[in-house]
Amino acid sequence: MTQFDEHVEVIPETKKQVKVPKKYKVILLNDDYTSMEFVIFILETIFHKTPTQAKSLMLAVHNTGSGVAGVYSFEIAETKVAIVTETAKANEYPLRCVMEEE
Ligand code: TYC
Repeated sequence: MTQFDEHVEVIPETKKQVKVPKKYKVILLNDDYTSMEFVIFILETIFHKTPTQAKSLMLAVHNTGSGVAGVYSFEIAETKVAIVTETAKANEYPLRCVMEEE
């Protein structure tokens, strides 16, 4: 018996105690003004793509309208979206990036 025992919650055995954390897609959206070189730069530096992967993904976004740059936990995805948005703004590009539950 300790001083904490009366505050211990008993969780019914049937209740699931561990949840698989959700994952979030970080999606880049196409626009007519952001340069292709800038999108490649973003994909290499923020999403750790190789130059070949970055060019191919940038072209896929350019041709289809959107593309998944990466899949992360909620906090990491939120941070990537913020960094992309701020870096684009600082460089006067309208590049948009959103997150979506996987
Ligand atoms: N469409 C842009 C252009 O022709 C290039 C571009 C690609 C912009 C991907 C945004 O997420 C993007 N310069």
